[in-house]
Amino acid sequence: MAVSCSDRLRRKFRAARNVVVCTGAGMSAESGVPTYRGSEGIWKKFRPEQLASFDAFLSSPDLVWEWYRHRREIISSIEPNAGHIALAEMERSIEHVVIVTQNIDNLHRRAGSTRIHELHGNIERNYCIECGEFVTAQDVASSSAVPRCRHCGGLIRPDVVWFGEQLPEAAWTGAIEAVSTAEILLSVGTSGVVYPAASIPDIARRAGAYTVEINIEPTELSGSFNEVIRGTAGEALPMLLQVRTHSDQEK
Ligand code: BV8
Ligand code: ZN
Repeated sequence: MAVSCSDRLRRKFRAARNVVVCTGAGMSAESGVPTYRGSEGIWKKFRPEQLASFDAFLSSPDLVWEWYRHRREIISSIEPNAGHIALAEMERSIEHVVIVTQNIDNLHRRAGSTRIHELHGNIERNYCIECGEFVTAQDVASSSAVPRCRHCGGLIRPDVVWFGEQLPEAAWTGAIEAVSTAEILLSVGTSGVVYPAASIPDIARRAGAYTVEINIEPTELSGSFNEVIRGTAGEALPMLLQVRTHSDQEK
């Protein structure tokens, strides 16, 4: 069944100048990246605190490194999907499209989006926990055991935000600034369980944005959105792009 939206959203989306799109793991599911909590979710094999925390990294660096190396391998073999591409396309016809993503897979950038706030970091970047020296994914791709810094011998970690760690200041303030002027907020493919990222749609609604959840199933936050579109990112976002570009042709 083709995915659709309300006439109200159609009208709003045609006229909007500031749109913020919050994305979670469901955004990349159609590219082949396993989500965290789906049936095949990576967390299924491990509990989050077992792997995505600094303590876990210090106590079992090779296990945590191997998990990220495995995920980097998956990500390097896949492409952005129709949803990522539609979001990048939207930048051509909507003045201000800002992506606020919890994803660490770099797919929005690869699809061509230019205004992206990565709340939880990026798996392509790594740094030494002692001296902070950054190394690229290529520099460390081969090592299956946790790599050591060539300057000081410290452990190299992925530049992602682990549980109990603060979000990058610039990404968080950038996201909050973007939602303060957003006319529409789309929340795409997130279960809304991880904070403070999950608080963004509510902040946007209180600032006056029309908020829309795009998801294949209900979430803990569904009741707090102005509208829910039941469908995949790869179907709903091209549909919304069509609503926008179709109207531009009518002008
Ligand atoms: C923080 C990077 C301040 C790493 C991630 C106790 C102590 C300390 C903190 C806490 C605590 N209790 C609670 C907290 C806060 C904690 C938190 O929220 N915990 C949760 C579990 C309750 N948050 C933090 O720790 C954050 N930092 O609070 O700092 C602080 C500091 C010290 C002390 C106190 C506070 C940092 C959180 C960041 C964690 N890092 N990722 C890595 O990826 O390896 S989290 C990771 O999981 C993701 O980044 C993302 O955020 C989250 C996954 O969620 P989703 O993206 O939503 O994915 P999920 O699989 O859950 O859902 C997919 C959805 O898509 C589903 O709804 C599905 O239906 C849908 N879907 C599937 N296919 C499709 C689809 N939708 C559309 N189309 C499809 N095709
Ligand atoms: Zn170092």
